Amino acid sequence: MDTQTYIARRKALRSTVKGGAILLLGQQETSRNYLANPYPFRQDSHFLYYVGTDLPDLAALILPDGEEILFGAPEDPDDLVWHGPHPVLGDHAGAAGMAQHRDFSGLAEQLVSLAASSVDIHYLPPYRPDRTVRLAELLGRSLDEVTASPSAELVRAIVAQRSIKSDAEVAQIEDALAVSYDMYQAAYAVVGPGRRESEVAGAMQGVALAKDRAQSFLPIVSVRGEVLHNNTYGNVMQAGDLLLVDSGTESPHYYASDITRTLPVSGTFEPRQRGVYQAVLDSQLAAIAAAKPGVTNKALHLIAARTMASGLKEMGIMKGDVDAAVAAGAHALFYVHGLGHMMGVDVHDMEDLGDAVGYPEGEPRSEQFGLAFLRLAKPLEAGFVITVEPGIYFVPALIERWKAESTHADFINYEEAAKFIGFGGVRIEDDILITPTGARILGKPIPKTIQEVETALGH
Ligand SMILES: [Mn+2]
Repeated sequence: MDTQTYIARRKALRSTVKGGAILLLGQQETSRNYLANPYPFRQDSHFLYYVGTDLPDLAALILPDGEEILFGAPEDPDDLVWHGPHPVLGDHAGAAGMAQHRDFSGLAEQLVSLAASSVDIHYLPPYRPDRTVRLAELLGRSLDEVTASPSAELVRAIVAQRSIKSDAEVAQIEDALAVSYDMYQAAYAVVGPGRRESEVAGAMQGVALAKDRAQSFLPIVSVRGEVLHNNTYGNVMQAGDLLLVDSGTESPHYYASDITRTLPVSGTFEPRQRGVYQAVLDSQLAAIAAAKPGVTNKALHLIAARTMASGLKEMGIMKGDVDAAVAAGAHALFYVHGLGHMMGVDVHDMEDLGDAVGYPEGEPRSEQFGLAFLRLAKPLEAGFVITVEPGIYFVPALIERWKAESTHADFINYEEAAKFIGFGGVRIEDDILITPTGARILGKPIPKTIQEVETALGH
């Protein structure tokens, strides 16, 4: 990503958004427990995409005539004492290809004067309270007004632009995936009965940290894979457990990787684990095989669901007509979430912009349990990078509730399903690029088939 890249990206954005000024707000530091102890800093992804500067307290303003200004804090002579020699605001503006830079304190005044001349200020929906507060201060509006009127036009323009990845962006994602590959290699050495989940999490995080990479999200490393949002690592792995590991890291330009593997703690899968694992793998491969421009990701999700339902039927857990079961949503007892999401500078790319990212205009999300959680439903285009991550989970509370209410009793053999309570969950996730004719799995292949996983674990 060189200066020309950022100039070209902003120019394209400026030409798509007709009229008005575009305000891109960087991130502020956030304190953890007292002012001088911040959380690790992560720049706003849109700001990274259009400006590239990874520093707090910046804003970029693009005026209707294309004039661009980078706003930031003025240098304090003491900065050299606490931070050592470092590039100053003018250097950052230069690196981003922006002709002008000004003291942040002048931004509010400029915005108010633009508004006074009836120039619309396009800004994005604030996803953090401090961003809402800062926008309110800058625009001289109330918090409610700021929340109510982000620019739908700016959102649409950015979604269209950021959804299509250039070769350089794909290279960044594959760079992050190379680190993911090494992280999984490190995990295999630590997975085993008597070891803690935290040892696996630590070994993986250590690989990323040693390469000076942040993780792209808090990883899931758990023998309770059926607990979908689980960021605790306190369990001791037991023989017969399945360890679900969903993790990712960032490239030098902050592009994400996002990979899930499910590993047998003993090193080999037990017979019924093989059955469930193979059903998930088959559904992931079927979805990837069908991925190409023009096919909707919702269609891929349903291909994965039907493949999974067939596998569950073979195991005696589901019954009846597979297509009818999936149309009714019965498979969602086991496959509770969606197939995947866009990936880029954000691991869930542009999720702060809402369903404009994943759904065509005018198409609302399904209200059916399972399908309602599908983040990406729209037709795929060449250049999209998406995750494909089906899973089968045995969630005790859900099985018991549906059983008690006889939900989809035509399609689910509850007696058999109950035997899988305690089994956990299996998810397999890769990141793929939609090509003009199909799809390509990105990165060096990370062991995935039953044979490959067992071999990686030393069996
Ligand atoms: Mn994912």
